[in-house]
Amino acid sequence: MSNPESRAFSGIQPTADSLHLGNYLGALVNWVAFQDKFECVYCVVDLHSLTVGPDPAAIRERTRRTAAQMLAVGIDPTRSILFVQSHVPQHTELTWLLNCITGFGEASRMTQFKDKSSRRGSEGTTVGLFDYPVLMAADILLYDAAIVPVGEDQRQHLELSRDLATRLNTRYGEGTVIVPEPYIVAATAKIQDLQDPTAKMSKSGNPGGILELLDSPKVLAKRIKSAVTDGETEIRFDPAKKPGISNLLTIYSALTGRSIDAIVQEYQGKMYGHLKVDLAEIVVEAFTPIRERTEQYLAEPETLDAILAEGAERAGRIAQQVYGRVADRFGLLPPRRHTTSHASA
Ligand code: AQP
Repeated sequence: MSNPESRAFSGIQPTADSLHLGNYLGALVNWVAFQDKFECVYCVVDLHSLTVGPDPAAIRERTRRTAAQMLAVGIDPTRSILFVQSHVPQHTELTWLLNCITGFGEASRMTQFKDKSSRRGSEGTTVGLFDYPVLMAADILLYDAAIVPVGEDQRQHLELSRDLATRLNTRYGEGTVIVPEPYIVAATAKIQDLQDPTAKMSKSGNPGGILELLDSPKVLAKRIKSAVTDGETEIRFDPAKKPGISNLLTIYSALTGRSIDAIVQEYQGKMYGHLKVDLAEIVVEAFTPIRERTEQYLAEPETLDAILAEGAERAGRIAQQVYGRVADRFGLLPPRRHTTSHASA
């Protein structure tokens, strides 16, 4: 970790047994490619997932499953740092410092909080859920990350991270932290739910609308076959008028690397069913090796835990240094080792 100017950071929540196609195309594919260009730090953000109160046994299991899927898609722990957020305590320590410079009003404007809290009601909404974007800012700033590959849904949170970074540098001097840039690939920034193509595909969404990396080929084919389309028959890319078909074309294009125009040309005069059958084959071909590699990692929990332990050690070295720098600028007295004995005085 020698060059923070080229460091990338991103994280994913262990909120389900399997990651989905939106996580894959919106985030993971870029994370793998980034390894050729940047020093990458990738994290299973288990503390974030606590904001929605999961069952303790589920979170333990899902933390390992999420890490296994990250390795299975191609995150290489010899090149990148892969670790679990709660294993590096500076994430929560920096969050507190950032809480103290975040306006209540600016945190209240986060649309993801508004959406999730309106669904959960005030009794089911925690302070943790409100503070989620500040913890996310701490995750990023703690590694001096210059670039953050995420899906479109995280754009507003990234904006808050940038605002907080700029504020730190203004109040406490340039170089307190690095102001991060988002990296969002427009074409795959938002994969939509198959049953409600006006909503994003989400782990907490309708199970029938999600394509999970660990689904069997049969389930994947069934979900694509029953994807909601429209009353027309023409295969055309028009996200406003034909969100269902447009979402399927986006997925087809992203997984094959072919342009949407070329795909539309190929399917001229064909039925929606043809597109769905072919897309199911493409998805199964992409997901099967990922599922098989994930199963291999899960069959060896000790190897998996050793990878995560080494990742936490490497992450911790950077986090300690950056947190120390920020805490010092806030005026916190650095802890000193106790060396002299009071008893002899
Ligand atoms: N539908 C999506 N299209 C494109 N990118 C997506 N991402 C998530 N859904 C889509 C990106 O995946 C990364 C990890 O997301 P996360 O699990 O940390 O949080 P999330 O965005 O809240 O994902 P979910 O699936 O919607 O989880 P729940 O239901 O638990 O809230 C991020 O980079 C995200 O942009």
